[in-house]
Amino acid sequence: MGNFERICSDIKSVKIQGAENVAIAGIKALMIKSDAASIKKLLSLRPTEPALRNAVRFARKDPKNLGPIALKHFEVSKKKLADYGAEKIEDGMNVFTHCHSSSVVAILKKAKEQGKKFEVYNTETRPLFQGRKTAKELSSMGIRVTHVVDSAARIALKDCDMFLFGADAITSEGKVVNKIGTEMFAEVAEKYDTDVYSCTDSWKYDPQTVFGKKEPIEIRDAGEVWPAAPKGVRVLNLAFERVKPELITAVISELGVHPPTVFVQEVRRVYPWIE
Ligand code: RUB
Repeated sequence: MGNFERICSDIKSVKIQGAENVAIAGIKALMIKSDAASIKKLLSLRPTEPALRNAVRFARKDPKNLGPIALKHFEVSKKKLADYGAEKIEDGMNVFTHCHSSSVVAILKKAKEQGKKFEVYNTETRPLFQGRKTAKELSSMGIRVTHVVDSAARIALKDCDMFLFGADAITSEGKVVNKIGTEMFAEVAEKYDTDVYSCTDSWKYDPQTVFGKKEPIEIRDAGEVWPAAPKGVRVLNLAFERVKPELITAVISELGVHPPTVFVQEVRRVYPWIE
C-alpha cells in the first residue's frame, strides 16, 4: 500500500483518531497526492470532520508550501489552548473526560507540568475504547486516572469539578459535535453544577452550517458494536452527537475561552477564509 492509501486506511479504521490527528494526517496525505479524486477520497473517510475539510481547503492550491503552514497552525494552537485550559485546573480538582481528545490531553499535561495535583476520571468509550488510549497517556505522565465503563459516568461526574471534552465539529449555532455520549454526560454535569468545557482547535468550525447545512453524524459499521448480531436486531453505531450550547460553559481554543456562540464569531473574525 502506498503512503497515501495507508494514511486513508488508518483514518478510516480509526487507527488515526481524533479530529486534529485526522486533519494533520490529511494534510500529510495531501502533500503526497492532491488530484481531485484523491482529495474527494480523503474528505469522504470521516464525514464529521470539518478540520480536515478546512485544512484541505487551506492547503490544496499549493500543498507543498501551504501544507507545512497548516501543520504549524495546529502545533501552535495546541500550545495556546493547553495554556488557557491549564489555567482552569486547580489543586485538588477532579476532571472528567470522555473518549480521546489530543486537546484535552494537552491541557492536562500542561497542568501536570505546572505541578498541579488533580485526578482524572475517564470513560472506556464503547465500542472502540478510545478511553484506554487516554488513560494510558495520562497515567504515563504520572496523572492519577480512574477508568470507568461508560454507564458509570454519572457516579464519576458527581465527584468531578469539570468535564473536559474535545470537538469534531462546531456549528454556526454553537453546537459542538463530539463522541457519542458527550451530550448525555454534559446533561449530567449540569445537574451537579460541574463546568463543561469543549477543548478544540478553531478550525473545527463548519462554515457550511451558516447556510443551514446540518453537520453530518457519521454512522459506523454495526460490527464494531456487535460483530455477529442475530438477524432481526438492528445495531445503530452513531460515532458522534451534538451538544447544545446551553450545556457548554465555554469553548477553550487557541483564540481563548469563549461561550460557544461568541467562539463562532471569533473564528469568523480571525479566519475569514473559513467560509
Ligand atoms: C474522537 C473524538 C474527540 C475529538 C477531538 O472520535 O470524539 O473528542 O475528535 O479530538 P474518534 P482532538 O475516535 O471517532 O475519532 O482534540 O484530538 O481533535
